Amino acid sequence: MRQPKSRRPHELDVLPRVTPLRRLERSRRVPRRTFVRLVAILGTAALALAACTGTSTLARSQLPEVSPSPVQVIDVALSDTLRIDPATMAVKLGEPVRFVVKNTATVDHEFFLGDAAAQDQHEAEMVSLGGAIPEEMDGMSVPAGSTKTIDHTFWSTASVYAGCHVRGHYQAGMRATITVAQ
Ligand SMILES: [Cu+2]
Repeated sequence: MRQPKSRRPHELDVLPRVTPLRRLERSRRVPRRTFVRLVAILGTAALALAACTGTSTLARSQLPEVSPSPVQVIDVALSDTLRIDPATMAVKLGEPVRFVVKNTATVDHEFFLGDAAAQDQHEAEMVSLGGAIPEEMDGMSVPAGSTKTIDHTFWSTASVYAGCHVRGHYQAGMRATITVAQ
């Protein structure tokens, strides 16, 4: 029974400066630093994520929580002659509009709302990538012979267009102008 004796405190004092225990602490130090660094990195990432979420929440908070019932209903026809009828539509700022879009044609069409830049971007991407839709656009595809409805509220008085980006249709003039009045 001599083993317990060697564990007495006064005997620990005469051990070399770097005891096995201290060595253990040192070896632990590196991973701990790495861990702290990881936490810092993750923390930064979380902050960045929170910032992103915050931005989108801010943007969303400007829109109504629930889609309100439309104040105005506009009947739209998409034709075989690659036209959106009516070619001009007038809406009011901040008032929900319901577009009832009927595709009277024998080919599929689209009904996409967005400013000129968004229309151009969607047109380019429809051609090159096959269908990416800019975030600021709202719209839908309308298969031949079908009628689809979309509710939209315009929050800017800037010029907006409705466009169809089935290959060649927009260039052929398949667009309508929407004026937003206050
Ligand atoms: Cu079309």
